[in-house]
Amino acid sequence: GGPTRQRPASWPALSRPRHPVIPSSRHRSQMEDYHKPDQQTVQALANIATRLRINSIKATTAAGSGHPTSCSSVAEIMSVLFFNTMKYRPEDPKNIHNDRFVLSKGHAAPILYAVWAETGYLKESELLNLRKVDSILEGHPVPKQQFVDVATGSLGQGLGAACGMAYTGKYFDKASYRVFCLLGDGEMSEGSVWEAMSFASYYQLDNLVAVLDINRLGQSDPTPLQHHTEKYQRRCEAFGWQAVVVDGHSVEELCKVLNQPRHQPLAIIAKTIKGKGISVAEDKLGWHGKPLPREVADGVLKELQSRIVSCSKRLYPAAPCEDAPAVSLRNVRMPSAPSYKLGEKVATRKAYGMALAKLGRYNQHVIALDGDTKNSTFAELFKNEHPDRYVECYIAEQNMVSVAVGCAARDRSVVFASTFATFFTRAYDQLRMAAISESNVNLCGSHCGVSIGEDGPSQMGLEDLAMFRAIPTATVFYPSDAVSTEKAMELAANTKGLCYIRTSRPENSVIYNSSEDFHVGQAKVVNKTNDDHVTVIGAGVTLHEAMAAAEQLKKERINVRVIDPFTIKPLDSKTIIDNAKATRGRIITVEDHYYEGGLGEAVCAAVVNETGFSVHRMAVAQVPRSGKPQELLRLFGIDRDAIAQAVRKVLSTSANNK
Ligand SMILES: Cc1ncc(C[n+]2csc(CCOP(=O)(O)OP(=O)(O)O)c2C)c(N)n1
Ligand SMILES: *[C@@H]1O[C@H](CO)[C@@H](O)[C@H](O)[C@H]1NC(C)=O
Ligand SMILES: *[C@@H]1O[C@H](CO)[C@@H](O)[C@H](O)[C@H]1NC(C)=O
Ligand SMILES: *[C@@H]1O[C@H](CO)[C@@H](O)[C@H](O)[C@H]1NC(C)=O
Ligand SMILES: *[C@@H]1O[C@H](CO)[C@@H](O)[C@H](O)[C@H]1NC(C)=O
Repeated sequence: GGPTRQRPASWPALSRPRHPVIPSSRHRSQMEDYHKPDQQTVQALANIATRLRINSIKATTAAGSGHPTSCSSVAEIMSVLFFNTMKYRPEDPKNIHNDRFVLSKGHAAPILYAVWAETGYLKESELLNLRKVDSILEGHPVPKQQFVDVATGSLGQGLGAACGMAYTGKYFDKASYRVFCLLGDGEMSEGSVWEAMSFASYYQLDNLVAVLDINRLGQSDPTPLQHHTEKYQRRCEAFGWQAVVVDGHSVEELCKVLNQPRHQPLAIIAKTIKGKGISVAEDKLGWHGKPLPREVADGVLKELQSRIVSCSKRLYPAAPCEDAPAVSLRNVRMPSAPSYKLGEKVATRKAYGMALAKLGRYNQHVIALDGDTKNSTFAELFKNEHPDRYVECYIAEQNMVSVAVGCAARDRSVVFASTFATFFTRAYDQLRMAAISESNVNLCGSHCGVSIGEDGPSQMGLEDLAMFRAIPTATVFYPSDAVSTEKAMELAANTKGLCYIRTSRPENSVIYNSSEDFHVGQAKVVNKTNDDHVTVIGAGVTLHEAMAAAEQLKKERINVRVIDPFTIKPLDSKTIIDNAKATRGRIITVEDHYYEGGLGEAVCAAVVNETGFSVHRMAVAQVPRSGKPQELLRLFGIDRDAIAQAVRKVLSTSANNK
């Protein structure tokens, strides 16, 4: 859907003071008068709200599904935001200078579409294609719609993304655009909302406005706080926000509060009625997610239509201030080859931090986030060099992922966010939504597997490969030495979609020379003779264990081919199959991860059509425990001795079978 109507150059801008005046008790009433919209404007905004209701009802009734009552409660809020408050170019929703809008309560999508029809960007008739398989107007906002930056619909995530955009606007772009986020009261029960509230006030995001639609009802029950707006106000204030309660159906009150100057993030606690304007459904349980049956809709539409008062004034959004810098994220390159020496002992987690700092040295738009683990993930090496481009997200991993997605929106930054691999599990919903958002964020999970040692199972990432492999847009890097880690970083910065880099705690030898070339989906054959008996595939610490096993077995005249996959997704099937054919289809996989969804399963899937192949998988089978790294590799059967034993067993079994 491209623009269907151009904004004529002669359209008038809304008259509004350009420089808000700091209120003082003496000048306050004068200032309020100054901001007060005239009666014509108020009427025009009310008419728009009514038309938004009408179009939300028409679209959901046509679709036979959707959430008309969730749209109705926010009609005045949307009208005022888009036709009185926000500054943007309606014919160019992705314009870098535009104010941003995030519909956190994504199920109210039909009213967002109705707004864009009201601006002229969408054809009104297109609204009736809501939720159809060939329309861009999906059930919830998705970025194929030019006016959507982040997908929403899994509740509780919009404010975190809005924080990322506001942080970017204030600290990186240093621009005037502001960020508005509309939330439902039901979703205020999500902890991730409060993680975002803390973040916004800590970083003084005075360019961020959250509008809370307090319509008293959720899906199956009233919300816990119902219409107790004063409780929301106290909670927001406790989290460091300025909080103002308004009548969410009063255009005047909304205009007034949205025009106030701000020094803090602002929460507008809008008391509303769910289903407002739909008399059968107003403030009633049992109507959530239900379109109006046609007969009901006809009556309601007639009634709403009659409320539109003829008014000559047409409203157009004000143009944005054009002060956001142009940014190019193309071709983010390392300035030089890695400078490690073969055999040098370096943990891949440390190589991550070194590579990140290096990438940032030559690329202004590389930024890093971490959740209070920066001296474990080594993101602190980046912070030390580029403090202005490091965002400490504290211990709030869900919010960190949402902030990362917000920072990456509209291609403003190349984002790397790190924490222990295992702590990304609690942000999996955010990661899944990042894929739906078509986000290009890069995530680094350190401390994978039992090889972290003494800290024990609560700190061990043993599910992360399964988790990230299941994300359709993801590329999964699992580098095994410092050189390949640095190469992975450069590739990740230039790879679309979500990138995950799995790093390890132990120090392992550098095995690649600096001029070695790496590509996504290209494995390396690390050990090879003309007469190999078994192919062993390992990654990270288990690659080094596999190489050590190969060394042991050489003394027994058993030759092992060792493969480093480099990326687990996409997996280099061709290299694996070609090399395994040279070892009569005998493959052993070994990984510091649980069996399910890891390297072994990826290899099995890659060779599923090959005849005469056998894959023996070695992985962690139980919940592990504390101990020394090498002790744990042994205890959980993924160390060099276990690999050597597995090779001998595979060879003796296949010999017996002849
Ligand atoms: C994380 C999550 N849990 C549950 C749902 C299902 N769901 C969709 S809308 C809704 C109720 C939302 O209530 P509220 O935030 O008050 O919005 P309203 O519809 O009242 O405007 C629920 C439970 C969801 N979309 N996301
Ligand atoms: C991280 O830094 C803190 C504060 O300097 C220190 O106490 C802690 O030991 C460090 N942790 C690691 C893993 O180095
Ligand atoms: C490093 O690797 C490249 C490419 O594989 C090779 O051409 C070169 O000889 C190697 N150099 C050293 C010092 O091993
Ligand atoms: C496997 O390759 C590594 C790195 O090139 C080498 O150091 C080692 O000797 C090789 N092992 C065997 C058994 O050939
Ligand atoms: C296996 O063969 C089927 C049928 O030809 C094909 O569709 C599929 O892509 C193949 N899978 C792999 C992993 O090669």
